[in-house]
Amino acid sequence: TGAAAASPPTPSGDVAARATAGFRQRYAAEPAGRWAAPGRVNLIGEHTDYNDGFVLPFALPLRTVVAAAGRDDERWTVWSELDDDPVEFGPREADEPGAVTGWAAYVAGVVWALRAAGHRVPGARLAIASDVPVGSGLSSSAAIESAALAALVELGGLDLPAARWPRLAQRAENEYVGAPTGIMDQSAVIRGRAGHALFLDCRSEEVEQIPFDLGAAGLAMLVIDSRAPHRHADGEYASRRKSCEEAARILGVAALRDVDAADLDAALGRLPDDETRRRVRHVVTEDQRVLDTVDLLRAGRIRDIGPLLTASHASMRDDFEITVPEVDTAVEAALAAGAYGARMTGGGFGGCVLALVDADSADAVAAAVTAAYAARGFAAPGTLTVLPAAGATRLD
Ligand code: GAF
Repeated sequence: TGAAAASPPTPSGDVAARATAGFRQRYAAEPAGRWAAPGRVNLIGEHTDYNDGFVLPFALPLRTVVAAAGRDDERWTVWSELDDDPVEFGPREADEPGAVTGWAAYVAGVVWALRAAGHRVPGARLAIASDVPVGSGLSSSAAIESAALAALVELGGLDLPAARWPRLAQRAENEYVGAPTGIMDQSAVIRGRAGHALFLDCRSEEVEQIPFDLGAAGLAMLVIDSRAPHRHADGEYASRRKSCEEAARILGVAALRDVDAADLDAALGRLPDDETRRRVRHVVTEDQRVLDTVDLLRAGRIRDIGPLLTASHASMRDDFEITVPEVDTAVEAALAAGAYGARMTGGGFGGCVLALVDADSADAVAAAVTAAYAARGFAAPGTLTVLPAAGATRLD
């Protein structure tokens, strides 16, 4: 169905061609290859990953492409179309978390994580182009990490099976960049498969590919970029994580994943304050909603997941308190316009909303959300429809 343009505006031209052109222009040479990694949305299971729980994300058709070639010395030069000048670093900066900043930190972080795991990382030149919008909560950072990781692993002939890439890319983000995120984004971006949602147990890292054929069911997934400015998102994320870890400690479990939904009331009764109780209720009920969603999808009942998506949103809004007026408005307007379900996706405090809609009503739902935004004086949202796409891969 007709989707309005992705947002924010991306440079024109095919993303892989832009990476190649950037490589040739910056380095006056041909790349040895091109590696792509997508952005992601999470269908359901929010703030459950760092609680050792369940998530159900899928990879997007929007991709980041890294054109790369090895070099003889142990240095890394990275150019991105977001900047004029390349960033160059060597082992000293790579071994000192935080020494490289900005978008290049995601590449330096991957070099760091590989070296920390004992791999001999080849020096390389990289050129990055991306259709994954930055700052919209679609994991543009995990896309850069994963595409750069794929490139470096192959250029160096490293012995590192793809199943181990997500944890490594997560370490880059946690320890080099300094963001205390879970394993979901990198897993979706690396292990996603076209036409499927990725059911991931974040404790065991076991995955099951769940068929998610929206087109065959006459459905579409509308992604609405709330365009809400991220307000204190980093500090709020860290504080939610801390509350969860503290609650697990009080309850005497390794992680909130170990609280059975059937025993939730008893667990809540042992917690000291209302805020902690609401945080725990979100995580425990959200894990259960992921399991229920997976059951419905296995039974081919895609439409029926709508109420679970909407319940997830209510839980994020009322219990976990990570939504903002723009995303609540988008969810309400989408539901009022006939969506089967709608929810914010990602870490919160802005980002994108998903709405499950009939394919032939996607444009009308998008228009209804846009009108609701205008009525509230919000900047116009971005809207596009997406299908689950493939994870990180070599292009050529
Ligand atoms: C962000 C984090 F990066 C993920 O690890 C996850 O915690 C998500 O927020 C919330 O579900 O995307």
